[in-house]
Amino acid sequence: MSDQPLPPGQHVPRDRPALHYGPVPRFRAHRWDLRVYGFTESLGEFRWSWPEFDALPRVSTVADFHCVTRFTLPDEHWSGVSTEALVRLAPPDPSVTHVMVWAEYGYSANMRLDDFLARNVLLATHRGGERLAPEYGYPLRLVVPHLYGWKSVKWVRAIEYLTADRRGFWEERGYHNRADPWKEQRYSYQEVPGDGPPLG
Ligand SMILES: Nc1nc2c(c(=O)[nH]1)N[C@H]1C(S)=C(S)[C@@H](COP(=O)(O)O)O[C@H]1N2
Ligand SMILES: [Mo]
Repeated sequence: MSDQPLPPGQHVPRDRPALHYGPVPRFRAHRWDLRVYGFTESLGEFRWSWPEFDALPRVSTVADFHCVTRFTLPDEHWSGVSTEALVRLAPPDPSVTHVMVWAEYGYSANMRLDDFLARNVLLATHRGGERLAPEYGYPLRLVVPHLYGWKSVKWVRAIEYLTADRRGFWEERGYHNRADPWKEQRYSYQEVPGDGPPLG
């Protein structure tokens, strides 16, 4: 994919720093869980302990990764559990249109359900064939290669099913609600009606 065109305004950097807001959380296996809640079909909550989650069937993918700060990492290899498989295990109510993905320390990112379920989207446990390093989201991160990097939530702990869109951490702070790098949807002031709920 390195011979593919880059989205507008992106370049491939010489080295790649880990990028996130706030400290790297410590993983404690006995306290960790992944929850799916909100408008599930049954209105009940789903929960996986770390050993349960880590035993789910895996898929892998290769995709370029685009950060809104204008760097693109070509050909990132990821493996983990596809969001499609997770949603099959935890069915949403038919009225669900969006999800909020929650991380440690309250970081969040919202997206349309169809973006969450798109090809190549997965809850990754491995990058480049190795367990994620702590600063890259260990033990579990979302990877959404077709949207800007802030939607690829590291240290994921929960998925909330929504029947109306709600802005996440960066989406509330001036970043674009949808974040398609091919349309260069970087900032909320570029939004047009239909891209998302108003700021504030
Ligand atoms: N929990 C959490 N996830 C996060 C962030 C963050 O601040 N907190 N930053 C996002 C941003 S802006 C980017 S570009 C990617 C960076 O992922 P990387 O460090 O693996 O390159 O993580 C995303 N996931
Ligand atoms: Mo980013």
